[in-house]
Amino acid sequence: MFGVPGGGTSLDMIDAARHQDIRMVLTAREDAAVIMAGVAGVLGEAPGLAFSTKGPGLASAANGIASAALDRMPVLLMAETFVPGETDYVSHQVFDQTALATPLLDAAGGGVIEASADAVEAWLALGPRPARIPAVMFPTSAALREPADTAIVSAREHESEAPSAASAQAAAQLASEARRPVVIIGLEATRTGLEAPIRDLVARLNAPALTTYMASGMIPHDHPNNAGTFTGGAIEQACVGEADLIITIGLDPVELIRKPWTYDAPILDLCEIIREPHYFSPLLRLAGSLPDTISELLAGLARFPVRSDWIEESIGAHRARFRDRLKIENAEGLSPSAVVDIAAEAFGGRPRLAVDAGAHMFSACAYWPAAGARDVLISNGLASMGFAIPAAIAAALHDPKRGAVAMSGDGGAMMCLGELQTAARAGANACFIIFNDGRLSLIDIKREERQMPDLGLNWQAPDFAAAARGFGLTAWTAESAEEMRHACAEAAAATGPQLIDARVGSGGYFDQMKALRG
Ligand SMILES: Cc1ncc(C[n+]2csc(CCOP(=O)(O)OP(=O)(O)O)c2C)c(N)n1
Repeated sequence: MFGVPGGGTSLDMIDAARHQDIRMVLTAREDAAVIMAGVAGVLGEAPGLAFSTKGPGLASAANGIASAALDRMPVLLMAETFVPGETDYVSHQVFDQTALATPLLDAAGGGVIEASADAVEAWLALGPRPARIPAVMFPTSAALREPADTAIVSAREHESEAPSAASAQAAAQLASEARRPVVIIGLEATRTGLEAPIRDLVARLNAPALTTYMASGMIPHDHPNNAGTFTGGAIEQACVGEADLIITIGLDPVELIRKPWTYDAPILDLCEIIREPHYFSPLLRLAGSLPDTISELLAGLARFPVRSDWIEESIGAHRARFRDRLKIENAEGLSPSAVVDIAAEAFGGRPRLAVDAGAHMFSACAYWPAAGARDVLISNGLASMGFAIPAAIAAALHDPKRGAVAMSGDGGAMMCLGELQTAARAGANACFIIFNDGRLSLIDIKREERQMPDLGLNWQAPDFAAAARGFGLTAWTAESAEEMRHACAEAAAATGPQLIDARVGSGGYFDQMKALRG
């Protein structure tokens, strides 16, 4: 349970948590608390719990609530409220809390639920997987004492059960007849029980498989079927453009960049929830439990000869091309892609990776050797800065042995710097790598693209190592590949919270973004 309390019901909840052996992590900010609870929920495959005070606490949680909705994280935020009648005379800290929270939750079909045990039970039972839908609740002392009537948000998502045998048969036939099937895997598919069947499916189809950022690891980094990342941009067009059938598995359109769909090939869409609006209309859609759909499809494929004529070398060539084109050789200093390579080698695939929004994300997602579901944690539905550091803390607390690495720009790190103190206090086994270029690079390169003059989106690179030491972390500064190697070797050999202030050059980001997105 993560949060910043007020003086009302949150104190009762913290006290109650003590008696239930629920660990309470006090955070610096409420938005970070909701992100941490969401990541704990994603990794535990059960809802995470966050708390805040009313008024400023809830307002400060807003970005976390939006992230929970758009990044599809299961979380319940319990925020304080006013007792009935209080607002007849109080205006201090007062605004319509339900009106603030409701539209933020709307994107996931979530909402504000009554503060009652029944309502929580009903919420837990929502959706195809328990409580994937984020919610906010405003418990009062009275509600904590006596449960109110049940009132529950209705799931607006269209869900269905297992696909019919006939449609699974039709899908298997379609997939088996394709000469150039290409598989795209998205966030709905990212859970542990689905890794093996999805890998079986792509191997059986002998198809290149691309993953979205959030699905990184579903096909391991060096797996023979891995063909790189799919974002809806330019770099993957060489591979997906060859398809005569595109098979999407759990692809949630919330993850794709704002560019129209460019492919004419027919689409077989396997999903759990039909999201609107979408980028494409599939030729055939199987909407229902993905484990059931995949196993039906595998069984169906056993009855048809698979016609795919992809060969391992051509899939490998797409994978190599993807990584070559994103390499940054002209960084004018320590290269961001080299930082990821060096960290990946030093940490040897042990920790999970949490990535922030910004130009550094391109290298982080391309070169981190993800090997399983949720090995990479990223806000790609909301695409919010200030995500990676809290996400890494939650991942490290979830699984201290694996621990976590966060990769963040300096802008994103400054948005949640106080959480370094949270990491120190909680003893999180996390290494925070800051791509410190003194610049809001992703926005500044878009400014360059628009040929606008310098708009002042840069600053003197802060000394993050000094700040981190001030919070009680071990820290290094790296200005060269050599220093980065040294810092990563020491960090990988140690446990507990650490920070590496990597003084990267941002000179290569523009070309990298053009290669990736066009
Ligand atoms: C909370 C939030 N504010 C603003 C943005 C818009 N935005 C996206 S990337 C970016 C720049 C990030 O800069 P930095 O963290 O230094 O990373 P870099 O791009 O330099 O790698 C901004 C301002 C955002 N995604 N989230």
